[in-house]
Amino acid sequence: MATNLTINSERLWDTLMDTAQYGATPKGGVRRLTLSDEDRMVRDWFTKACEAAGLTLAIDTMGNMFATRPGTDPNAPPIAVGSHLDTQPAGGKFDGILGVLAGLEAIRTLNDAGYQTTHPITLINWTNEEGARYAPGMSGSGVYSGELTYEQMMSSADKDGAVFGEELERIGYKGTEPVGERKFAAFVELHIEQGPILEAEEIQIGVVEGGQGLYWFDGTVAGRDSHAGTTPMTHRRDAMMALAELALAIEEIALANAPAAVGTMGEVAVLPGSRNTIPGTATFRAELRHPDGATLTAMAEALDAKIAEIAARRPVDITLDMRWRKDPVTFDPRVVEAVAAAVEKHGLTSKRMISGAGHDAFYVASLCPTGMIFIPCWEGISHNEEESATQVDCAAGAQVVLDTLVRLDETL
Ligand code: HGY
Ligand code: MN
Ligand code: MN
Repeated sequence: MATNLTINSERLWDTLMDTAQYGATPKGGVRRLTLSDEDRMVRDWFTKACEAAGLTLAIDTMGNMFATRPGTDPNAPPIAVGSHLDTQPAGGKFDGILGVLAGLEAIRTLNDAGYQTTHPITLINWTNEEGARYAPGMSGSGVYSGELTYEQMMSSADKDGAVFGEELERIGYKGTEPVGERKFAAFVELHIEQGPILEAEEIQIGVVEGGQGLYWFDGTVAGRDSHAGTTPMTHRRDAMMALAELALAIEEIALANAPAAVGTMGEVAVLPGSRNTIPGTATFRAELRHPDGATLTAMAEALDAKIAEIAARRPVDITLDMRWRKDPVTFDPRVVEAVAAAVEKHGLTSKRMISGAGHDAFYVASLCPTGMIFIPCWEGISHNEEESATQVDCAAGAQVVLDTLVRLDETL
């Protein structure tokens, strides 16, 4: 790689700390749910930053934001870089936004140096990666890739009944560009690992070769409300106790497919919600993940069998709706090797790995050569207000992003 372009570590860190104000929580985390006012505020910040960097901004009908720096060849498909600006309900300062701000920092460095790439460079903010408010996750990139349906997303409602399409309009980020129309030569996404491997092994960069598959499902347990004091144990239709068995079954299925499998039940609601009323209704949202597609299917089938067994033994009805399935992905060797070359150029320690977390790159990978770069995060914690990463690691990740973009510009 012919360049000695060096990103500005301080400037990158300042943008990370500055944008953490949008949705800042008392515990030092960030709550910036997709299509919320906080999401609007960070999108407004992002719009101004892109304009200040001389980028041309376009927004598609899913609210995905594309900010493009021209290349010397206007006909060359852009090389894309980015991630997401939304967060979990109790999220951190780095999940998603690091990938967007590292791309901005790379572009700012190219601007400072007056360095002209052949391909245009497009910086992206993908809508609703987290899926916490509107399932499924990764829906901006998922609709863009054609795997998720636009109409289904637009009409989906959150727990308060707020409809996705109306919220997108309300915050002023429903664009006019037909989603999926824009094509790219490649896509690169920097992200914190959100797991413990890099930090535990004291490795600076994860060269990500792919990602595991995931399976989201929603369910309801229907029993009968009745008096907690007078109803004999043999006459109860206790939805909560059936749900408790089901939650443990998810854990058992993951442990039975150790070490790679994972599973949890992240959301539950029990009605009518009174200590002295046996709950007649329980609703839940849960997930299973595995790097192998066939094993993920077998885990889902094991869950179905367990549900049938619980419902046969307990006087409750259990329904399960599969909300989302994303199969495991493998990233393009051309991008993976460009990342590896950038790591080598800077003498950074690295490890090849697959991603346990889902990312927008998983969907984009079906459309163009795609790859990811990881940096460590403190104790591997993420989706937690204590999520943190160091300035040095963020800068190393952004430097690898920049050199990967330059290398792809030279080689694609
Ligand atoms: O859930 C995920 O894997 C992603 O971090 N939103
Ligand atoms: Mn993320
Ligand atoms: Mn996340």
